[in-house]
Amino acid sequence: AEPMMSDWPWRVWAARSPFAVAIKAGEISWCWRDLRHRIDLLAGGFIQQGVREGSGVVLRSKNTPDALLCYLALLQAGARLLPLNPQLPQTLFDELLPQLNIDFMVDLTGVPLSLNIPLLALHHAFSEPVADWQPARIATLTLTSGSSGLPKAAAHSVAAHLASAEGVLGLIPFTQADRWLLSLPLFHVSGQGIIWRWLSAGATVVVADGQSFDDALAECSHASLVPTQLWRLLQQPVLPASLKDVLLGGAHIPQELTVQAERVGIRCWCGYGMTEAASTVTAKRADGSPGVGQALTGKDVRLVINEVQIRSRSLAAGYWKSGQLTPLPGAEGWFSTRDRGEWQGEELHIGGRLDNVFFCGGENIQPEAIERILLQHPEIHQAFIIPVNDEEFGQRPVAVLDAEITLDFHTLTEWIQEKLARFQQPVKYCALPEHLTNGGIKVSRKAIALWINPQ
Ligand code: 4YB
Repeated sequence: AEPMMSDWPWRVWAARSPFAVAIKAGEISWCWRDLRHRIDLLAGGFIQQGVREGSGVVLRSKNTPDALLCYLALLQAGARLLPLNPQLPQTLFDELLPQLNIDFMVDLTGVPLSLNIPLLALHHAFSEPVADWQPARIATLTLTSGSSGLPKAAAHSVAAHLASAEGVLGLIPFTQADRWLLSLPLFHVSGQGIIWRWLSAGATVVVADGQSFDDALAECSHASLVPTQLWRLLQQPVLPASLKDVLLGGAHIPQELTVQAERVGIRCWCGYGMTEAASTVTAKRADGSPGVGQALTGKDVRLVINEVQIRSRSLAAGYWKSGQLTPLPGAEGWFSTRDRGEWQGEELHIGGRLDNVFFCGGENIQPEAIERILLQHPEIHQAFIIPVNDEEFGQRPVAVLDAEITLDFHTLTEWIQEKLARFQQPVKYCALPEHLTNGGIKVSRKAIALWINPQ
């Protein structure tokens, strides 16, 4: 790991190990010198088209080699970059983008939105390809959807991203000879986390390009996965032999999952993180018991009443709104996560989002507590407990499941009886509809609730 970068990391590595492979993508293999050259040309082109230090630029793309090049070149041009999920609906942008001071857009989807924002082309130019290395400048905006209202744009500096990488690399071995798959989207912190660990370690990043996810994975030593991705991987008849380390996170990590993966030789790292902290905050090597380990190097974690609070150099400088930074919730540098936490010995356990709690006949229901039980069922892959209004009880729990089709809900009702208190037992089970599962890396609880309780 590189604690003190003195220049854009790709320039540092181009000087230090010019011929080491920086990016692998299908047939493509670029060494650090190639990468630096390509970034210079592209950044020069962006600057020629008007991008200046602090320009707001949207990057709308799925993960491709070009998207990664644009991400790096826009940073080098000094832009304030907003990587955007191409699947978000236009109506959301119409509301959101006016508050985010966007000057330009790079759209690599082939079907650009009709917005009044000038599009940037991927032109090469030789003129002045670089803005000053100022690690404290706001470099990225990453959208995070809260439980209500419009998504917020967490604003991170390069210094914050590097601090995040330093924390993870203090725990997970990742050297220049290793390859981390860009296995999660660039528009989410989990994808950007991969980029900054790669740039810190001077290792190789692998981007799936014209090949399947599984084929790309077969070339890698490391990957970041949400639990559902690892479940799917473990169902493959042949597992990628090169894969050594998997960083998990984003949602509750079922123990059975890491037990199975470790059994076939995949080291699992259980992480807990969030957008505001530029990905992972606590982590541990999977050890067969629940919990998300201890704070990584450079992170402080405390509980206030039941709430997890975090202090770190990797925290966002604030939420960007109309040219200003709104401070993160909390005080004196402590970010209030709204996650329920508990210490068990030295180890942090996450109980769920405080804002998800609802009341059923005077009893307090934390949906995630019920979901964790449901996830213990071998035929259930994802579970969501949603409150529905009830005249007698106020609200009652309904379960929405991503499960094997063989699972019948009558048997399930019996199975759950001795595992949950009466008031916690779902009054109804539904199958998670397909259309709610595509989009970001997580199924939106808000979207499921809207589907269950149409307005
Ligand atoms: C959890 C949770 C957990 C988050 N148990 N609830 O690089 C990584 O850290 C990474 C690797 C693999 C997969 C994902 C990641 C992430 O970055 C995840 C970061 C993330 O999910 N950010 S988020 O803003 O979209 O959501 C944050 C929330 O997710 C937290 O506030 C928690 O509520 C929940 N969460 N990890 C239980 N291990």
